[in-house]
Amino acid sequence: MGVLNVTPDSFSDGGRWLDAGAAVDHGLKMVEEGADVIDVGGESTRPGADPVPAGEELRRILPVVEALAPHVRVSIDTRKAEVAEAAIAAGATLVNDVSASLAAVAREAGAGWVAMHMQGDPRTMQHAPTYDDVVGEVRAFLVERAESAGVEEVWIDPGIGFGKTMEHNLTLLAHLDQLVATGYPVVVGTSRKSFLGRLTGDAPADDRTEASVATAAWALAQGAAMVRVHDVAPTVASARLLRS
Ligand code: HH2
Repeated sequence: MGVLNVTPDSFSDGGRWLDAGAAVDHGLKMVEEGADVIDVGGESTRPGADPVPAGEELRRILPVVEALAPHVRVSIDTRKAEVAEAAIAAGATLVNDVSASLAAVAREAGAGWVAMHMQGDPRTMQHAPTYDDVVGEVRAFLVERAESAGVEEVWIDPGIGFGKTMEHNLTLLAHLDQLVATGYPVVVGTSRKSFLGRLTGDAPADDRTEASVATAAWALAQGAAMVRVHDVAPTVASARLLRS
């Protein structure tokens, strides 16, 4: 799954694809590089991000979804039912839902649904994330959402970096097999995230490619079914190597 943020403020690619034409070109480039899904988002959910009004989110994503949908599976990365519905009408077939609250939209439209775990909301989630048993709690939350969703195609995602300390992220990655064992296909998004910067000598977001590819390969080797990444070409190369 290639990341395509049509936002001014995403932590890594913010501002790069605000122009719809540039966004579509980048999406098609990721398809050429081997992405099976392009994840279009119009609202940053980085720690501390302010919410974006639905009208603005729609203005950003709709032309991009429409242009890409004939070429590749498009997912819509949103927390708003209205945006998910409009994106599906424009050709998206997967709802990438970091709030894990849009099952009804996916169900009614016959779309797939990615349910992601997040503790709190983006504005405050990194203030003091707390768990007794991060793997058990994330797993129980996701299974409950998945079972009650009534959606045929459900994916689950531990939400790396969403209300999680570095230790929580690493614990979840170390125990991905427990999510895989639920039987739901698992999505993992580590790409360029800040914990990787901290683990690699405070590398800025653009210099986290190797760490991102390494963690994507780790996730795939543990049984993840999809990885959400900015750097598609090296991730696809490593995924192909793993399969050979
Ligand atoms: N991470 C981000 C956004 N959406 N969706 C899923 N399913 N899993 C993730 O880990 C995930 C996600 C955050 O990354 P990004 O889109 O690069 O940044 P921003 O939220 O600043 O736009």
